[in-house]
Amino acid sequence: VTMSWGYEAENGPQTWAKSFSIADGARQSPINIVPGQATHDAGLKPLHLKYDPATCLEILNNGHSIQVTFADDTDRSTLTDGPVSGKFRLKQFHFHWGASDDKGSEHTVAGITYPAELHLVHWNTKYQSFGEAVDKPDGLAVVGVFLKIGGKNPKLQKILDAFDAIKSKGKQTSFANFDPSTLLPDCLDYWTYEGSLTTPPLYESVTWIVCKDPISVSSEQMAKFRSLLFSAEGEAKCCMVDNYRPPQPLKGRSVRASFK
Ligand code: B30
Ligand code: ZN
Repeated sequence: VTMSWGYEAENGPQTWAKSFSIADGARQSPINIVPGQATHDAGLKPLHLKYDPATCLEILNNGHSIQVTFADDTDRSTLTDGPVSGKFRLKQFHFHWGASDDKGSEHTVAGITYPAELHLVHWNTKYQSFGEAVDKPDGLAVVGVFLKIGGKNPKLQKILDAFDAIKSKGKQTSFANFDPSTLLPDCLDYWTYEGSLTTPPLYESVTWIVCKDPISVSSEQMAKFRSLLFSAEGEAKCCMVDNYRPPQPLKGRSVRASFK
């Protein structure tokens, strides 16, 4: 059998360029955001996220993260404004996290790593489908939200409680009526830059919108993320941890801030 990509030494981020040459491309993600080097852009609009909980469908262990999937056949859950023009539909959200609280986010801020990062993935409705948008330069808009250790976050609990049913790769279960806007920080100030998917196929199709303010998660809640498995049922158990790509070269790109 051929080896697929992952986060182990044998198939991890340092090996992806062998199969996905764009790994060394001009607009790869994530990046280290240096706040002092971001330019405030007064023309950046506030982000509008309008989510309908009825579009939430299921939660899935895809073998590299846990993902909550949304019905995207109509404009019921959308992202507009912010740095983008047009309308983007929510397809899924997922998380990246570490084996311990001192690592796990993909983006870093002034070199500081958070224990986890939430990604809300939206596609540009100028295209016919997510599949058509995924490799276009203006195809996707992903909102990144950092998780920092603090008080227990009750908004995460419904997700965490579903983990028992999706411990191994390939497992999924229904996940109805969840409102992802409950996961957002109160303030939607953001940094934005042109980047890529952070996992293979690493397409350079993402307008990144990274929220300045983190949401909180308790150490006990982070432990629950780490109880998930990369492995499928019947395989040697392999804990789903450190499923993040480290920061990539900026290569002359500009990072803009919506705030002063
Ligand atoms: S991220 O937000 O940059 N981490 C994809 C979407 C967002 C990001 C990374 C990847 C994506 O859509 N990848 C292709 C689709 N995947 C299925 C999936 O949604 O989860 C196919 C696959 O890899 O085999 Cu994983
Ligand atoms: Zn992601």
